[in-house]
Amino acid sequence: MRFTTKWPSCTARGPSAPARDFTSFVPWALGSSRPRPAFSSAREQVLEMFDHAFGSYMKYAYPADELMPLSCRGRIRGLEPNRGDIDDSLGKFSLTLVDTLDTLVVLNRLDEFEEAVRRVILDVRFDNDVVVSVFETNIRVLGGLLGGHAMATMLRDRPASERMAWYKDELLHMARDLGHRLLPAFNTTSGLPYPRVNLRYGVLNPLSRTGTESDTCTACAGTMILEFAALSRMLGEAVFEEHARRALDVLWEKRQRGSDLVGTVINIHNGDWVRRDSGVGAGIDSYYEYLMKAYILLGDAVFLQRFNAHYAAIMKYISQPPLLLSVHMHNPTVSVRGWMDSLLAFFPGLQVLRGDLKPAIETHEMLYQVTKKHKFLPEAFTTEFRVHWGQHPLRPEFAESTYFLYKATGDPHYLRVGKSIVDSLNGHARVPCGFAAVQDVRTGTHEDRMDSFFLAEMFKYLFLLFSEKADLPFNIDDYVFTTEAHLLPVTLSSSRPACPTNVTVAAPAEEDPFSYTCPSLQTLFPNNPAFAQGIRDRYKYLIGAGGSHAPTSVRGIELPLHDSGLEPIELLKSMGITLMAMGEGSGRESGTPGQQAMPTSEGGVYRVKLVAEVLTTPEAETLVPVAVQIISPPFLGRTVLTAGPAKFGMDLSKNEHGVKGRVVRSAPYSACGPPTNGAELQGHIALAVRGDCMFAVKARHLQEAGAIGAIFIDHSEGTSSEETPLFQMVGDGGPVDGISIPLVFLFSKEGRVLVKAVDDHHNVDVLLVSRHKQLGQEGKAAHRAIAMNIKIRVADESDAAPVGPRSADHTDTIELLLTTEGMSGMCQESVDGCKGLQGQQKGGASADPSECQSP
Ligand code: DMJ
Repeated sequence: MRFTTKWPSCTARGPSAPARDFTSFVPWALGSSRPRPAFSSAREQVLEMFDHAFGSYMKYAYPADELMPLSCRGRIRGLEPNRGDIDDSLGKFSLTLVDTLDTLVVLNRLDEFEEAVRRVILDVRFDNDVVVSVFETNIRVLGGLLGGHAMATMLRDRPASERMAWYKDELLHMARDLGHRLLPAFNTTSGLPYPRVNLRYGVLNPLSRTGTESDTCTACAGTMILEFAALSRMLGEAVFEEHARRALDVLWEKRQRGSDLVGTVINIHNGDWVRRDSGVGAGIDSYYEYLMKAYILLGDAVFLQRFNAHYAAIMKYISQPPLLLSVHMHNPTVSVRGWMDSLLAFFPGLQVLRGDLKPAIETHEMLYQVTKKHKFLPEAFTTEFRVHWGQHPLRPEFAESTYFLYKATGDPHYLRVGKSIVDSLNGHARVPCGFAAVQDVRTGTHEDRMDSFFLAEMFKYLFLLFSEKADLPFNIDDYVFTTEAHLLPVTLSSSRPACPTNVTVAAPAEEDPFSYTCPSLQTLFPNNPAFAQGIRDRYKYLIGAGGSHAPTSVRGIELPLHDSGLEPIELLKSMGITLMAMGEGSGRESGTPGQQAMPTSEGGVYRVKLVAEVLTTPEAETLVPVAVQIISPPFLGRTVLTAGPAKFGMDLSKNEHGVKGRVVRSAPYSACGPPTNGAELQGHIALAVRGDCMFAVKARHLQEAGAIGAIFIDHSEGTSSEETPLFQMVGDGGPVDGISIPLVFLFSKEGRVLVKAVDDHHNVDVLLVSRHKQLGQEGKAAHRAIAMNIKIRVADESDAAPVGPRSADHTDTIELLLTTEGMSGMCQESVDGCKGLQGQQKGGASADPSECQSP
């Protein structure tokens, strides 16, 4: 038996070791004896769903990159409205088929796999004049080819096999071709890669249409090593691994030395941090994942040492079980936002690999409750588990963590969680031509997309979750999952000599198999369902009665009693601080919120704990809400609609008087093409609906038609600025130069008011103006609320109590809102809308709900 696992959570005692059968540590061996009576059909259900999804892609979309499951046709870049960065995954290389190759083997669809490999070899070419994301192409396509090659050779080379006998490593040769097309991206002085490359012309070639970018996300630069090292080692060509290592070295060098954290976006030329918010979700996620897995796959302890340093920092600053909250990398006791994104759902799975089960169970339980509340994990959700951004593009991260936790604990709870994922997909995402992304979990509306990762990852993890070892055509423990769930053999480091420059430290002599196993396998994975359950139970009631979970304290502050004997609340008031009850889940029934929440002071000291801050940092840009004020009769300025601004076009916050004009609806209403009613729009403010193309595209069309401003209305039903935090529209990579008209965004509830006004009164004039400069408010401009959004919780003995349902008289969370005198409540309408929010990138894409692109 091969059992060379060095448990990664150990302080690295020694450097490198040969390839490790890392997944052997989990009680996979228990799999065959585990009773799973109620779930025997779940595996069949997953297979049926996969056949539906993959069959639909092959029937309606292939050879296109992706399926459009609502239109029942393929998405071909250039033929569909441009979706901005999301489209950078599409390289006219039959993305979904390549991404699905090794899933076919895991699901035992071996005939289909053989056929799929033939098709890829015959049909897929990379010499395309297309600009693609380096990160996405690496994890999905290069990873897909390598996973496919690993499966093909495994099937071909096993004893007495008749499978794949004809296979001559063609997928590996294709991977080499693609690898060379990605290499020009690394042609920077720092060694950090450009975010995009033209598959035919590289980066700096005049024909490449790329190479002007200066930034990339941390995950984009730090998620190359598994695929590039595998390619180097399979081919014996060191160049790929060297470049990926160099990029990782730069990120490590550039970490914040005090906190050991990294930021979200980095300048690829000088290595300066562009965005210093630091979390484990969008923009950074797979950088951490790849440090850990590079150690597992390549046996190089330097990666483990780096991972351990980052992990300690994450657990110190970012992890507030069950929450994972982004902080500022230079000032890590400061949380930078009050919401989490869905990409961080992979993190409990990574914690399982790290051997840190308790926080993994806690965070996973929190995520499970969010999915139970909203059917799917919304792209972003608040610390009160409300929807922050309602989209759900069928992401697999939650299923991934569920699989790893089941493998580690053997707790059937995780089978039930898996079954709930299956049921939600069938109930709310299944359509006649596949599975459709959910546009908004609140309304259940669909989007015409089925991303390739749905086939690459979701079905793999779900199928493995419900499978016994005997159900699989090979031993899954011999492989490491890439971030896209592609399978790379753990034999890579020992079966091939490492490239000379690619070994950072030498391997120590192997001691007994458990010498580096820390903590003990026996104590860590007791195969005792009660082990996980005991931890989970504390988080059972996060949602529901008393439902919000206050992050644990970051630091305490003390408010001394004033000499004058003023009560603390009065003192706070005299300082311009108003205490307000939180709207939802406060459990408070009546009375003056702040006073009711405050306990009597003790010993002359009034103790409060600062439990979370959402603070405008120097890097954060303050989102200044905009007003659409209807000024023509009969409204006469009394109807003021709160709107979100744009990051491009006229900056209304710097414009004293705003822009006035008559509202005219654009035709087409989406404004994705040049307006057919240009003459009517001339000199007026255009009204258009969100969706189908980017805001920048719409804005350009309307400006070129002569509009002096544009109002975009949300296409999702039921959204409103009272419920959903405002965001800034971004150009999303598309050109925004020359767009100078003001652009504002209305959620659908406010949009309906405006549309009704236009329908009822025809000639409707509005003023687009910064919120605090709306007519009738001029004198109050100086009193704008300070967007501190500091939440405080009164410290009392319940701090020590386990998390659970709270009684009505229990001291609960209150919100401390700092305002200037007389203006308390300025932000009440949409407190979040007053926050300075920072965006995030993932794979070059804007993954920040506060910076939404139009589709
Ligand atoms: C996948 O493409 C990969 O898992 C990536 O690392 C981030 N997430 C998407 C799916 O959500």
